[in-house]
Amino acid sequence: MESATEGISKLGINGDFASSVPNLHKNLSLLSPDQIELAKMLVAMEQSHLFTNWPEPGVDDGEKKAFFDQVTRLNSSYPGGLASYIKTARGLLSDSKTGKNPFDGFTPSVPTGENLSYGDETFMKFEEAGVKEAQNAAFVLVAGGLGERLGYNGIKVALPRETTTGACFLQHYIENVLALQEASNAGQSERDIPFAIMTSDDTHARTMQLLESNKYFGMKPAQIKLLKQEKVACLEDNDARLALDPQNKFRIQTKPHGHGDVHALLYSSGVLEEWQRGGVRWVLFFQDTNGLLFKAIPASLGVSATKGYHVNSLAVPRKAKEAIGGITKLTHTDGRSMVINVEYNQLDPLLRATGNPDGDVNCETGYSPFPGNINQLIMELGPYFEELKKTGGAIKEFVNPKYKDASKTAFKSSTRLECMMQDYPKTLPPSARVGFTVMDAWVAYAPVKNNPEDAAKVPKGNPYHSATSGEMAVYRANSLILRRAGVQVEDPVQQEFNGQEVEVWPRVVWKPKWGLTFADVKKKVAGSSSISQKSTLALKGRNIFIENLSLDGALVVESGDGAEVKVGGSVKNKGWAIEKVDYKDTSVPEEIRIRGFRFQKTEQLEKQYTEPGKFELKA
Ligand code: UGB
Repeated sequence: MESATEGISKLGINGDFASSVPNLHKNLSLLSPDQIELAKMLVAMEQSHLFTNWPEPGVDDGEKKAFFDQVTRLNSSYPGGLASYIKTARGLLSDSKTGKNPFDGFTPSVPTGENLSYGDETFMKFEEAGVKEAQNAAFVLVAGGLGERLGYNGIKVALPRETTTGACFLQHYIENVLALQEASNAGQSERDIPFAIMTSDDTHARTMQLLESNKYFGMKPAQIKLLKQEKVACLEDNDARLALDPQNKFRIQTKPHGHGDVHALLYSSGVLEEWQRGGVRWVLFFQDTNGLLFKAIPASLGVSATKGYHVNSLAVPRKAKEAIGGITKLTHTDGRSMVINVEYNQLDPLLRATGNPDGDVNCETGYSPFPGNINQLIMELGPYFEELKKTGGAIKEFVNPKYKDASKTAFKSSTRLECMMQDYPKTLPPSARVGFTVMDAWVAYAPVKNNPEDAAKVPKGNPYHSATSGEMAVYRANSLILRRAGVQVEDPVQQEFNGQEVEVWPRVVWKPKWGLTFADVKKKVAGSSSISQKSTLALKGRNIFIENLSLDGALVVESGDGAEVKVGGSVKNKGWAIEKVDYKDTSVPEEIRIRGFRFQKTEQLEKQYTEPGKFELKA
């Protein structure tokens, strides 16, 4: 076996190296040849400071090896490796220091997209097309974020989407995918819709545990793939010197790289290739806490399929300064143009720099003229995969250092490169078919992102994006959909919870398989039915038909797939009252108190039909 010293000399390590990084050089015999290559790369990339405090061989050797294990991971999880990361960082840090505008040469304008109105004929046509197409779809949930703005201690996908049934976001998403799978495959042999979840060290174990302890919410375990994103190295100065962890001189400090990692992960894990071989045509990306999204999925997939979009972003009307990006047409002085998300913190400066002195403001409609990006992207797999073969999934990155002072020479704390999944189209050729679909926010977008304190401070008229508004939006959407289907649903009342004034509609919830599309809802509602404002209606089964029902109280109906239940008559009881809870009251579980309310379940009519057959519930 060759000695470490022989190995080192073969690797071309010379006297200069020894004198420039003596502490590393002394320890080289601890490292494998691959690690020595990485050490050489770090030195060549001017990262010798990482070894300044390395002790003599024999001291902390385990930590030194662990350092290189980390470097190996950081190197392999970044397209092009660490050298490429450092090189890109230098360029971006230099641009940031000189104040270079990332949109230099581009003029923003308002793009045109497909505007859909929930429930009309066009919408229903797109929904039908989308459901057909869903058997060729795969879903990707990005759930690696910690949700610092929300400040919740658990993972966000474990939060109840609404507390009438208590079903969490992940359960709701999985049940929707399963409902789509079944509807799409109707009458044919069933093709499983693949479902990937991007996690991170912050969320991986808890996501796995949530799935395992709930039997994957009914999905086949093999249908779900968890892809864990790695964090990226922090940078301590404008020369992109990597920052050591303040707690451990044998570790590089790391921070999240952003949701843009999802593209590289899908590519490098082989998942995309597997999906392509399996006949997948559409890849749908979505975020962790949007309880309305799946109401918009069938129609937007229908738009993609009908219009042949390579990339289709779902958007909603955006209030100026709302923390969602603006979909913008950018036209360059050289004639190029693209339709792309301009992130919420960049839209205002871009507008001001291009002849719009008021920046990000509402127009006469009361909304920003730029549709709001909700990061629901639909890609056509073929062109997407071809593009990733070229880029390895690398997405245009950005850096956002917080400088100590105007000289921009030092940072307040270390920074890192970041990337966003919606920036994927930035590298596409002009021939790519990039479009977007706008839907009303009441049906498509109600994320849970802000903690109660911050939510209470959002400018009046702007959405709260809190646990309170996220849940109330579910009831409003379902009530409005029932209204459109012909049910008389009483008007909401205004109430304040955790300092946020919201509309309180009847608490109407249903399982995805009850009403996946508007056509499904219409099929299940007949005659003349009414629901009072104080009511709760939970429909937990596929074939529950509402006919001439008058509801003033709480009604919960559960049925097995083989049961057909007709629900009618007059249901009147004390129901479930809403009780206020203060978000500071730690005697109440966190997932409840962040909403500012809970239900007092005084009286309800609750029926279960587990056996197959036809039943009638007539109160
Ligand atoms: N996420 C990851 O999976 N990994 C990460 O490293 C970071 C996040 P945020 P953000 O629709 O409301 C986005 O933090 O980034 C996941 C869009 O950029 O909730 O501030 C995370 O788990 C913006 O244009 O949002 O803003 C979550 O599921 C607009 O669309 C998702 O990424 C805005 O979302 C989003 O992370 C919005």
